[in-house]
Amino acid sequence: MVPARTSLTHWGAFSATVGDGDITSVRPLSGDADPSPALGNLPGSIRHTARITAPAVRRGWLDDGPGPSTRRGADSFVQVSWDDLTELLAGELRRVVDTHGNEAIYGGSYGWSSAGRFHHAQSQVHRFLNCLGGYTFSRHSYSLGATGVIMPRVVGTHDDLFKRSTQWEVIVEHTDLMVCFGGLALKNTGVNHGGTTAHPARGALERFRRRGGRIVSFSPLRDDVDGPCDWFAPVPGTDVAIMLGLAYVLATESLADREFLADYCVGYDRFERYLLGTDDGVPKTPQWAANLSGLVAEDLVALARRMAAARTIVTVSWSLQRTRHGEQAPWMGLTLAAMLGQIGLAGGGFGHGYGSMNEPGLAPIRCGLPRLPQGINPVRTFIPVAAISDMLLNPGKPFDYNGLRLTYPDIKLVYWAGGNPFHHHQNLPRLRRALGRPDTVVVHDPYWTAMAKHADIVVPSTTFAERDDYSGSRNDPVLMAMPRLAEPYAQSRDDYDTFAALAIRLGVGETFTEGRTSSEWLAHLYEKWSATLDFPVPPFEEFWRAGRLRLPTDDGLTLLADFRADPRAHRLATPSGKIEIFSADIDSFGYDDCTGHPAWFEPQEWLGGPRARRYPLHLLANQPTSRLHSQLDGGAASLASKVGGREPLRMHPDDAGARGLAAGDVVRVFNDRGACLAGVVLDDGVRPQVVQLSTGAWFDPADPADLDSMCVHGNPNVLTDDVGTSSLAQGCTGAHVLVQVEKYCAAPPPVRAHQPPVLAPR
Ligand SMILES: Nc1nc2c(c(=O)[nH]1)N[C@H]1C(S)=C(S)[C@@H](COP(=O)(O)OP(=O)(O)OC[C@H]3O[C@@H](n4cnc5c(=O)[nH]c(N)nc54)[C@H](O)[C@@H]3O)O[C@H]1N2
Ligand SMILES: Nc1nc2c(c(=O)[nH]1)N[C@H]1C(S)=C(S)[C@@H](COP(=O)(O)OP(=O)(O)OC[C@H]3O[C@@H](n4cnc5c(=O)[nH]c(N)nc54)[C@H](O)[C@@H]3O)O[C@H]1N2
Ligand SMILES: [Mo]
Repeated sequence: MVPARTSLTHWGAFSATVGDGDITSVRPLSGDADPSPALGNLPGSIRHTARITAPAVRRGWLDDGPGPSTRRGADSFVQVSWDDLTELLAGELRRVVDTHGNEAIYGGSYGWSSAGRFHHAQSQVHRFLNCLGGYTFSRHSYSLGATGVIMPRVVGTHDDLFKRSTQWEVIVEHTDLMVCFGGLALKNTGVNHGGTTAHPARGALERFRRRGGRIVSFSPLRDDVDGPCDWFAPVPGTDVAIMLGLAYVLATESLADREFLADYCVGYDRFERYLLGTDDGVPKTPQWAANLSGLVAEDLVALARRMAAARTIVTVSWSLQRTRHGEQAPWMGLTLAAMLGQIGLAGGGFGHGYGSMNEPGLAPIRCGLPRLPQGINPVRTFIPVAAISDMLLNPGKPFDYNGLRLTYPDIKLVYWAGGNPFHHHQNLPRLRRALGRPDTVVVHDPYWTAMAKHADIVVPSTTFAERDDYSGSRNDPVLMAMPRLAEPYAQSRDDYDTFAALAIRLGVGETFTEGRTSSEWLAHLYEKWSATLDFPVPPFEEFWRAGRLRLPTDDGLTLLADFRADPRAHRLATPSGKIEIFSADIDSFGYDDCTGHPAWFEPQEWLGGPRARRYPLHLLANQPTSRLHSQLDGGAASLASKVGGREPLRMHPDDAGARGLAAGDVVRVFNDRGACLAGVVLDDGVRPQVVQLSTGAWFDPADPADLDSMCVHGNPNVLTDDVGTSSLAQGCTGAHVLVQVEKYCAAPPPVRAHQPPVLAPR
């Protein structure tokens, strides 16, 4: 046993005890008021049975050489030495670059990997591929695909909506009413990109309530708000209609702030014609909204009046934009807040992502962070990140994106480090077909995820706990040292060392490493960063010994307060410098699925449409409480949440009763794209006709050779539609899907998700 040491994950800081090469126990850092339950997945994670112990190559690829294959995901693997792996992989990279050019490498490599900033796998792979001459890259995230395109166009930024959001302390002191579309799910505030050392949201909401603050939650799930609130459970996907109904009341009862709309916004008049139905003959009345959402019109009228009479913040969770037409909810939320005229006033206005991530509500640090330079990518070809399958399946096909007409490249090699497309992507049967197209798929991961099982070349990475690193998050006041807790397991290697060896073999060693070992990089990046600061910080060695460094923060922020105070000096980065309720640019693109102002569009996957006759339950594929995405799905906290080893499917007792289902039953969840098994949990806090199956259960096909195989473990992405939010953003739409649920009467197949594939020594 070595003494407890502190470290950090995306879901919190902790001290760990270590024995026999693994983490044996963890304790949240003292001072963290509301630690994430996902910390419970860390003990046993280093020597977990799902670890990749040695470099491995798919049997078919080794025998037949590179080329398209439908055997990916079904083949066995041959373990090879590190030297052989480096030789094979370097040779294949050379071949692809020489015969097809760098554009033929897809290196988007989306994914969260670990919190450490130097060993951040995505930064490492991008730097490495840039040294080789570049790669086809991806834009935006699965988190914020729609927001990342729409909000810069209509409010001039998307990052600052989170980084410089109205802080919890301001809400506690000044806000009367929080109107929350998508709730305020505290489970999600456990997490922050780059790590987090404190979780203040729960405490802030308690203080807010004690001061008399009230919460109105629009969500199909009662527990999206912890504690008392006014809960409205609408038909999922109808939030924009509800906001329009509220806006209608403001517009017609002289409750809209016309001065604010004139001075700080453009295009309200255009929008109001739509709102009132002047042109289309459909006034977006509370009754109109009630008919779509299943709510009561009088409740919406009363709420709109209440919002206008109080200091109100309108919040929109990120989930609302992870659906078809996802651009509309944040745009309409902003418009509703603009009509209330409180944007930029303390505690009023707009918020995006409270209850989605820890970041909103937290003070930003007053400096940048140490970063590994990624170099320059000479290849200009990119895709919106969630177009991966579309790209692989349709080389040469044109597509729309943000006013551009782009063409998919012809990808020969897919390189992934630090992400899991079998977690994050939609329509997994389609993804499996797409991954059959390239010549070679390379995956670095510590674990045998489904993505690793679909690779040709599998590279065993260390986890954060097996190497030295440090954290860094723009809304966390502490830079945390992340010292190695245990020796690298089996033959696993740091991604950096793998790339360094490949770079040397490919003749770009010096460019990639600059002659530094990873510990030299840690000190170098820290010192380089220190030199940019206007406040003193200790030298690297001293920081490392202390284990943490407190950074100054910008406190007391209200979103867009500067703009409110002086709209000319702080003009927004939109064409008009103002909030664009009508965007002439978007209008000029002529898209029929995203027009010049926020509007209600009927999606395909919703209870009000014809598809619901065949698939009458609306499945919410939301973020899991017990883990981050698919990470450590085989850990104790995640396993404890499962039902008989399968992912829990929450449903209303009436929907279960109608299908003869009881708690604990194994069910088949299906539609025309695929099927998965899950374990039933009954909960009357779930809106009838809605079921909830979180993401993150490792994809586990009953028959790996069948590309349409059912997942026996409960991964909702076998069901979701692989379609972009709209021609504008082409963002991920994985949050919603229509399904049917039935009792699974056969003997349920065993779950083997966390077991390695068949491995043979060479
Ligand atoms: N249906 C549906 N789908 C969704 C969503 C949804 O709401 N609904 N949400 C989407 C969202 S918001 C997101 S952000 C994505 C998340 O999707 P991902 O970010 O791809 O998911 P993770 O499970 O975090 O994948 C990280 C992987 O990195 C590996 N890893 C950890 N450390 C290291 C390391 O040091 N080196 C290497 N090489 N690998 C490492 C982990 O083992 C894991 O396999 O999912 C998206 N998918
Ligand atoms: N514990 C944990 N926390 C996480 C993550 C994790 O994996 N685990 N992932 C992190 C990441 S990468 C991201 S991007 C964020 C994502 O943050 P979000 O996208 O906001 O998170 P979700 O959990 O998908 O959705 C939040 C809630 O929105 C509600 N909702 C869904 N659809 C609708 C709708 O149509 N209308 C209304 N009114 N409500 C709806 C659901 O009930 C759901 O619980 O979460 C982060 N936080
Ligand atoms: Mo995300």
